[in-house]
This record gives sequence, structure tokens and C-alpha cells, in this order.
Amino acid sequence: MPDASTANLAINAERLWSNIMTTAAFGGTLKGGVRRLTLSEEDRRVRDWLVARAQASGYEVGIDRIGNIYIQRPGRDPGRAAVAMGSHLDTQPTGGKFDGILGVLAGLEVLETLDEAGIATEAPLCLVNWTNEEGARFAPGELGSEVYVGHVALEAALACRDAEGVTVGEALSAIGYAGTEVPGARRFAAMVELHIEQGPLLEAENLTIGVVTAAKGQQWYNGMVSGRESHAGTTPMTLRRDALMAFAELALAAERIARAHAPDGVGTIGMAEVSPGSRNTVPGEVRFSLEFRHPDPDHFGRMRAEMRAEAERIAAARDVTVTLDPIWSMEPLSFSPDVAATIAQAAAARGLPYREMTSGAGHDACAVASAVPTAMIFVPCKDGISHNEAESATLKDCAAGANVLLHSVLALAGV
Ligand code: HGY
Ligand code: MN
Ligand code: MN
Ligand code: MN
Repeated sequence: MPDASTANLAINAERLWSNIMTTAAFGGTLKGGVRRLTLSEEDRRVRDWLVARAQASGYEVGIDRIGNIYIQRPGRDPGRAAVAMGSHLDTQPTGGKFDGILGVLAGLEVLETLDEAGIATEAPLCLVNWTNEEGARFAPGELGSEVYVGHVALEAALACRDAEGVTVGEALSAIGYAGTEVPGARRFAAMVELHIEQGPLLEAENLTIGVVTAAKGQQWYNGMVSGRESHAGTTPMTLRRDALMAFAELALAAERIARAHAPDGVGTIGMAEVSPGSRNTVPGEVRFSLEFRHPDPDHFGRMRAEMRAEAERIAAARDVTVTLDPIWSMEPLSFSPDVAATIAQAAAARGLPYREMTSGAGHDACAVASAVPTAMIFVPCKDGISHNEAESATLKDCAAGANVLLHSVLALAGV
């Protein structure tokens, strides 16, 4: 239960905001966004900044074999499992200042606020930076947290390659974050992740806090259409096995399926590569990404079945080969009702307007929830925009979210 002595404790909003702006410079772009791809030089610099800050406060810093960073503040009872906070430092190629890093910096702010107030918690607290949440450079996403819970094997994760053929293992070594700790060895009693909503609901309803009780399932595919390269001038339309036109029909089929399961169903093709890529050769091959999401298991299953049927229909009708390789998936999930209730109490006690909601975005909390009682806190972002350099949030909302994080972990860890 919340302790009267800490009821009025609050984080230092200016320090949190200053840290957000300082760390936005690691990979900062001319348009005011952030490009800090997983395990890049920019990621190394922000990781080094965080580790140096943690070491300056005397916290224990551990790094595991997939590069997850654990920053632990001791509790009075070292025998109790730590209460975890955290998120991710990596960003999309055209990312913003808040996605992921807000949850890490808010966790750091919680630790430093407790130090300044001289407050000891019963259980230890652990701030985590999870490797490769975004999945932009190395697929799949949520890699560090998925390895932590054993959903993705460590060796397979270390072998993931980026577009240049560099493996996760090589990239970890190159930036000095190939740790020795066994992922999953460190047990947590609970985890709370603070994150911007990355959608429009909280702003539209004039609310400050989202208590996230569930998250959409995700299905990621690597797709390929194989046809036949041929001469653009001499090949009659009736004899073509045009991979690009088949891909175009497939893309519209994916959009039709997502719309048929709206408003909660979504489908996205974010990447496509046409070969041989010559203006006067009928394309022979298209490689592409495809992802579907839905919060309802039945709809989610039907979307995947409908897509498989459409792929077969288009392949036969156009005499091409279509492969959809399901490289990663996460079923629709519910977070811990107890942890969510703790978050709601912390918001209510501070008079912050909140609502329960489902996350459309994937988060490390989604992976961790399969092994640890977990829930999330959302704060609004402007126009619900994220995965965009224009992503923005306010000092007031970020501070409110960090205060709800502070009082949630105090309730979970005991004072
Ligand atoms: O894709 C996601 O939902 C996460 O933001 N990386
Ligand atoms: Mn994120
Ligand atoms: Mn993201
Ligand atoms: Mn996340």
C-alpha cells in the first residue's frame, strides 16, 4: 500500500525534460527527430551516457548476452525479486525524441528521486534498456525482451542479420555491449513500462494517463513474389509473369483484409524491393515485409488465414510463386490486472484523468508479460503521431507519467 511518507513525493520534471532533450541529440536529425538504429554508433553513445549516469549514482550495472542493460538500485530485502521499469533506447529510422527512451529516462528519474529523498524500498528496483525493440535494423523487434523470456532463442537472435549482412552478435561486439549475463537469469517481481501512446485516444479524450491492460497480437512476414524477368517491349501482356503486378494485387488484398477487420485490425507493408530494377525489364522478383495486428484472437486468426488464401489465389491466377514466411508473431495479450490496478490507483491518487486501454503498438512489456506480472502507462503524444520525426509530447504529461511510474513501483516494491 502507498506509504503516507511518500504520498507527496514527485520526480524532478525539469531534470527529466532536460535528459530527454540531451539524449535526443544522440542521432538527432535536421528535422528534429532521432535516427538511433539498434546497436549503431548512436545507440552506443546513448547507452554509454545511461551507464555512466547509473555508475555515477552507484547503481549496479549488468549487461546480458543480447545487450540488455540492467541498472539495479538495492532494496532493504535483497532476497526479494526486483521490481522492473524500463523500455528501449533504439529508434526507427525516422523516429522521434520520446518513443522508448521516455520509459528509460523516467525510470532513471525515479531512481534518482528516491536517492535524493533518501527513501529505501523493500524490494530492489531495476531499470532495463531492452535491445532492439524497434526491429527496424534487425527483425524481429522486441528482440532483447523476447530473448529474456525465452520466446526467441539467444543464438538465433545473435544470428539475425541487417540489410548489410551484419549480425546482431557482431554489432553488439562492435559497440562493446556483448555482455556475459545469461538473459532471463535476473528475475523480476513485476514490471511497469511508461511509453507515449503513439495513437490519438488520450489526446482526443483530454486524458493524461492510459492504463494499458491489453495489447494487439502481431504477425510479421517476410514476403517474396517470384515471376519471370522479360523484355518490356516484346513480351505480350498475356504472357507476362510480372512479379510487381502480382505484388500490387497482393498489397491491395492485404489492405482489404485489414479494412475488413477494422477498426482494430491493421495491416502494413513498410518495405518492398523490386528486382532487377530496370525500367525496361518486367520485374522477376519482389521481396517485401507484411505485418498484421489485431487485439482479438479470432479476428487475428482469420486475417492470417484470409491472407494465405489470397496469396494462393493470386499466385495461381498470375502464374507466379508467392511465399509468406511468418518470421515472428505475438498473440493478443492481457497485462496483469493487479499491476494495472496499481497504476490506476497511482493516477487516481494524483487526480490525473485516466482510462484503461489496449495498445496498438508492440512494446517490450508485451514480451516480458509472458513471464512477469506487467502493465504499462501511456501518456499522450501530439496528434497521436509516432514513428515520425514530428513526434512530440509535453513536459507536463511526461512528468505526470513519470510520477505515476514512481508511485506504481513504490506500491509494488514496498517502502
Ligand atoms: O512496432 C511497434 O509496435 C513498436 O513501436 N516498435
Ligand atoms: Mn517504443
Ligand atoms: Mn517504436
Ligand atoms: Mn517498448
